[in-house]
Amino acid sequence: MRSLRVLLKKLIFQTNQQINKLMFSRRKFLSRSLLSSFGIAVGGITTSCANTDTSDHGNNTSLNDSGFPLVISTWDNHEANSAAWSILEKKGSALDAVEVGVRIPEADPKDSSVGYGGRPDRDGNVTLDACIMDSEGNGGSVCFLQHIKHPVSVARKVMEDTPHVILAGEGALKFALEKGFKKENLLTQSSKKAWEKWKKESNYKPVINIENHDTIGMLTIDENGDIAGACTTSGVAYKLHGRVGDSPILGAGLYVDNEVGGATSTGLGEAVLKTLGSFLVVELMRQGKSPYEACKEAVMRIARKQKYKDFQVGYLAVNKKGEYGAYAIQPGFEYVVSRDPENKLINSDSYIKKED
Ligand code: SD4
Repeated sequence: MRSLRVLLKKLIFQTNQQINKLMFSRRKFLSRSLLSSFGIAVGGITTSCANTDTSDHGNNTSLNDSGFPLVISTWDNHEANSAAWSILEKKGSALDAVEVGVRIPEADPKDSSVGYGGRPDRDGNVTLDACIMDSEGNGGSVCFLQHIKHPVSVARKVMEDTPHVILAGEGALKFALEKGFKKENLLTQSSKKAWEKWKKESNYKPVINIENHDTIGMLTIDENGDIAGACTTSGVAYKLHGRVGDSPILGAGLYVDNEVGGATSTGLGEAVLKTLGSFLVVELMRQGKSPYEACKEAVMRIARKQKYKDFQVGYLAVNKKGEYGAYAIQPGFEYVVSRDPENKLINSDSYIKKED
């Protein structure tokens, strides 16, 4: 009975996907015919779309970009996208893909905002936050975790092997060690040097788009149309010891509802936490907004109440059709989209424009 239901679900998804693809190519055909009847070179448009958030033009990506499988992540995390894509390509699940994907920056010592090599807190400790959500509405999270290179995988274990959603600090570390994760020193020489330099002035000021922002939030849609997401970070550099940001909090740094879509955030976690931004984006999409419109509204909620000029927040979202969009407070937020082995780096639209 159960296997019949699974088979039926798969068939419905595949049919939907076919319809989706047909509509996509029809839309593409129509827009191309329109463009060429106005004498505009289609090749030029395609190239400019590759470098521009199509949502920039007051609309959203739905007119010319939709479908799945899909991988999308914050910042230029193209290697992470490629790793996730290699799972989806083999008909793997969205959940496996998203975990494999975000493990790439977690293990990269050169990435100073995630996992190994992440900037420490003001006392010199690398403390990590991560969460993961599957398409069944399950979620797992670890926060304030030290010494473990892959917090996202510990978060997945919390989701799958415990009745809980969040484990923190010492308890999360104990759990990880029990599950066979290795205890490691995550403070690289270059992070230590940067921290020692920072200590001389101990000036805590988030630097927009540079020092504090490379957190990876990734959303994946597999070939069945199922959505998963993950978010992982070492948090804001030189934070107070014990500080937890938005990234490991379901609804703040990440939210997935397989009926609607998924959203993730990057930037100053405190601003996102106060507005439960990713949950908000998904709920706005449920009410009919496009991913771009929903991200924009979530940014506006921050801009209306907080002193937004001093910090960055960027949201990224996908809906059930595989349409995506993003919006940020400051210019400079970019994200990478993969719908085939090719990764496309896109500049997000922002509330504050470059010339402001
Ligand atoms: C945090 N949101 O801990 C994270 C930081 C971040 O790119 O996104 N960095 O507040």
